[in-house]
Amino acid sequence: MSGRFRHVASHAASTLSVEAFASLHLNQSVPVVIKGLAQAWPAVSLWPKPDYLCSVCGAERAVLCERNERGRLFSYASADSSVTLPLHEVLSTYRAGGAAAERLYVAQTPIDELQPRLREDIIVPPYCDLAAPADWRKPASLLAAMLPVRPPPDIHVWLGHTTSVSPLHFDTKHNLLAQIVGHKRVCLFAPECSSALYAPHGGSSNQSQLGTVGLLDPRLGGSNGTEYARVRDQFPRFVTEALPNMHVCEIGPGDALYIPGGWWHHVAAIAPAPEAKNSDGCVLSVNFWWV
Ligand SMILES: O=C(O)CCC(=O)C(=O)O
Repeated sequence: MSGRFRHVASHAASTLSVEAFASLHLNQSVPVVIKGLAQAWPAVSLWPKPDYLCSVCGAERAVLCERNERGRLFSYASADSSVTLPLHEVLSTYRAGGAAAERLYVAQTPIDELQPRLREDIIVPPYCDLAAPADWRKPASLLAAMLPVRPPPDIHVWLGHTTSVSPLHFDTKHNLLAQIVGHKRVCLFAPECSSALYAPHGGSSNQSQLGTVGLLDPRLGGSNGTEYARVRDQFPRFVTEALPNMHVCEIGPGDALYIPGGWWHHVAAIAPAPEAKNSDGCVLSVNFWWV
């Protein structure tokens, strides 16, 4: 697949001022990897420790897990699509690996639901205080412009396995996805690509019918001939119009990715190299959504 996509711009956090972020990225809806933004957060050194999350949150803390054959689901419509488990059971399932670990994703859990004390381990980035210019096409930005004070960002924790995937979708708010444990590969498409991304119901949904395919996730075959032909036959506009405009990046512990509101993203954890330091099968991120 190399050569077919663009790399997301990348800046060291120390060289990306709040003003530069506003003018080059937030105001222009341009994604950026901010290397090392979260490097000094206590979370980056504490959360990989095997017993840390259980000691802070409580081993019996009930967590809602999305459950799916591959990647997460976006709705809890089917009785089998989610399960509530004690935290220690999720972590030991991840540690054991295999099919059971692949099926579970504690996705998008509000940090205060997991444990408010975890806020002490992170630092809300100053970029989240910025409001983007009001845009009549983005209702959230109009609402934000009318508010007398800036609301704090919504903070969520993503506790997954090294095989976890979030299928292709977009969110309307600005987003900083900060990586705490393990690595993720993110494929991004600008809102202009929407019609080639096969959103169901004539575009009224934020989810693409592509979900996750090999052209987004090398573990599903990458762009090998068979997978390429399958996707091209089923989603021809994706291959001809969207794929040449795909932006890709990898984020590791301490890095953050700014995803502008409306940008489509597919997020896949990356399995560590066999010789890499063991992180007990967990991949952890924290994200900030703001308007
Ligand atoms: O990390 C993930 O699996 C998905 C994150 C995501 O979709 C988001 O931050 O909007």
